[in-house]
Amino acid sequence: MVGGPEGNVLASRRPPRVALSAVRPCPLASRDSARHNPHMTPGRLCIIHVDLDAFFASVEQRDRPELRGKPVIIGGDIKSRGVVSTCSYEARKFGVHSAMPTRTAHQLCPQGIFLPVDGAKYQRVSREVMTVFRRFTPAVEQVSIDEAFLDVAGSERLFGSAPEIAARLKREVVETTGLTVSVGVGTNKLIAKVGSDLRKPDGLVVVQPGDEAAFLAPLEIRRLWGIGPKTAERLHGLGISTIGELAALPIETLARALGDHGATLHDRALGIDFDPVTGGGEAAKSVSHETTFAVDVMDIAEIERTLLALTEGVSARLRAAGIRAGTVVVKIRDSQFRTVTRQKHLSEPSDLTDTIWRAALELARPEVRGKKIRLLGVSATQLGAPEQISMFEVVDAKQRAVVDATDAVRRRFGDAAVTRGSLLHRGLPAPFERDPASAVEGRVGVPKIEDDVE
Ligand code: TTP
Ligand code: MG
Ligand code: MG
Repeated sequence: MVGGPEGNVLASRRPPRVALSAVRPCPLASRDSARHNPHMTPGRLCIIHVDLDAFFASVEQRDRPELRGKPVIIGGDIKSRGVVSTCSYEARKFGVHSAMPTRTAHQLCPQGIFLPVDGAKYQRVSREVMTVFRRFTPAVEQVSIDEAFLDVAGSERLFGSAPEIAARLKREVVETTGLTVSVGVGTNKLIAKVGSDLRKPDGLVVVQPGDEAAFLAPLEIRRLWGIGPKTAERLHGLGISTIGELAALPIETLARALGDHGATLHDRALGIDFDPVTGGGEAAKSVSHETTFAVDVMDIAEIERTLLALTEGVSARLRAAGIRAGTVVVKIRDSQFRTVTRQKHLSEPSDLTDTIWRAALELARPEVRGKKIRLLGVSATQLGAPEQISMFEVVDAKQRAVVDATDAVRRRFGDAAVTRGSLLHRGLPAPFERDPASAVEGRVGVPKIEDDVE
């Protein structure tokens, strides 16, 4: 049983051996969890989440020793209306943070060293770091420029237990790139992600199988995936401030307050998460999202909005991976189960929602007219190697700033947090991948969760 907030958290800066001494053998997978998702290995301590510390700023401090120990702020120009991409931990003491207007950052920290974003350099470093991760397992799912989930279930005979792998990985990232990472180790992605964020910078947090709910219990509700400011406000209104209090609330009360999202949050508050680590060594050849309607749809406007939601998911993943697509493919299945796919080459590779959506609409329109549609899918293929395409040019700076800000919200609060105006209050299916049968949010009629938009 866990006594206090830190009771079962094995957090250590250096040396991580402290954490390793307390590792217990993995229990067998629970049958109940296996029924939910046969592809994962529930109950095993094999999921690792890694996130670089103050990534862009740390790269600059690494490359320019005179910046070390100083408040370094990476972002747009102070004079224009730029925003802060990130800042060093020294600058965070002044209250500076990502997405803050650079001008505000300058007021808070006039002695800060302001530097522009060097996107191409950070992409290069990101690839080096991901290559280090792949030394330990082919199952690496990169989720943004500086973070990834690893499933090390198959690597233990070669490299030791998951916490041992985590400690070794931290060392090898420093040796290879000169940068520190924070790592969470747990039985699932939710726990690993919360863990990696808890002891930044240079943290290592191991949550033992069976300790998930107790690990989360003392933490602030905002640390949980899917709880943004508005959901937090509503929960505070119910007298809930910790994840443990949230888990103790009857599901019916939560569902009344938050709808279907309430039930999902209840599971998460208990540390339940069945999302498998995707990605298997080879570079992805395509990124796709698809959805099956609960009731076949003829309404063109609804079809278009759904294509937009799917495209948002696809393009956000492209941007997170720093790649662009040369070809857009739509998949359409009608009520008779006839499936067609149509594809279009883009004049220039893109990772932008608007460009990909326009192509998807053009492809889909002639195919959906007068039909009852059961399934829609959007894929991006012919993915361009990042070094062939610079990350920040091509699109005008304003459009890129909007895209980056949207991605930042998504990174922090999850996909559902960012919804275009035309999607709000429509009960549209959220885009999903993997297993349509189990993705409750993927069915029409389930309200989208837009209450986390700030
Ligand atoms: P994060 O991992 O969110 O932040 P970080 O690595 O700078 O700091 P932390 O130690 O808290 O992890 O994001 C990774 C990089 O992505 C970050 O260095 C810069 C970029 N980024 C933006 O450009 N804008 C944003 O709003 C955020 C959050 C990140
Ligand atoms: Mg980071
Ligand atoms: Mg990150």
